[in-house]
Amino acid sequence: MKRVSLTRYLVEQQREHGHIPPQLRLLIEVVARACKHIAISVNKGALGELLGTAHTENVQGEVQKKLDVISNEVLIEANEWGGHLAAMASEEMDSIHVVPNRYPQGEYLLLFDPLDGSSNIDVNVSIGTIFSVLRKVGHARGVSEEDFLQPGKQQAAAGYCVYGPQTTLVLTLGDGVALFTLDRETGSWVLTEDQMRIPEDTKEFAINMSNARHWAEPVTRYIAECTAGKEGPRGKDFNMRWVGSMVADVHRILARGGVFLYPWDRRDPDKPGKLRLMYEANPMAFIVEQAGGMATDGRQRIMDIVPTKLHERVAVVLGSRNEVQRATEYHAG
Ligand code: P6P
Repeated sequence: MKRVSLTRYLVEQQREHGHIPPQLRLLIEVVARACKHIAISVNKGALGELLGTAHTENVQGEVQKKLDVISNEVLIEANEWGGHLAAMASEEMDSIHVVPNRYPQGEYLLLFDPLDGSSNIDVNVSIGTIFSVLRKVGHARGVSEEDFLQPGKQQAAAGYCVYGPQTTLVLTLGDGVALFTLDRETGSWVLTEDQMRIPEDTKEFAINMSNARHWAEPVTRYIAECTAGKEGPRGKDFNMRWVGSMVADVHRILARGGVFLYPWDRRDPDKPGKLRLMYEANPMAFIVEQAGGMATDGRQRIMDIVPTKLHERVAVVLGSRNEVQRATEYHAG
């Protein structure tokens, strides 16, 4: 395969589909460059004195790791001067970060989880960055949190970077899903797959089984049928994987199929789920749908949900279409 860089891919996508204006192309390239910087910091591990906690808490009330804070700063600093963004939102910041007046404001809004799976940092398990791009609708001056509260189907782009055995970037701009692998010798993102597709069926499910006693009945039924295997109603054996980093579990599903569930459970009945809608579930739902998969909250399409709060949480069932369909039907039943 000829080596196609991220820039060439974006230029050729613009030529073919015409929906990547210069500001969006710049945004994607800047985010991809920021992910390279994060990869370098993550890769240093203990050598960079970057492991451990920052002794601060984020808006979720979670203790921040040093690399959570650093990754957030890298993305903010990389994106605020380019003139492509009006504002940014992050899992690590209570409120939105408006582009300072000393820089021009653009038409895009960038949301991200700068380092997802950070409980895995100190034990050398894959972690990643997840990002979502919205357009600032309306032409009123200034930008507010309300501008971010758009359903996931309005996304202009979405992607994630996995800091694992390889450093990979997965990206959708609404015309399929492309995979780039970081060439550490040249420092460039190289296109290694240009149309990722999720198989409609699978024998692999991903869920944190330690929560089983807290699940609602439809989830209990769905998982029990998977674990009943060949002798059970599904008539086939299933395998289970749970990395504890959404980016790693979703990437496996994109690469070979599977179904990922983080459902509502009784531990905190007022919380619809653990994962965040705006910068985890929505970007992953966009990517999964663009790869032929499906993503619901157990009842409705995730990308149809109209957000009411920036950091709201949502239940997530995503991956191989026929399995998500089945699990969602059990909830309807
Ligand atoms: P649990 C990481 O903290 C995260 O937000 C996702 O990346 C991951 O899928 C999930 O939480 C893991 O949650 O409850 O299994 O530790």
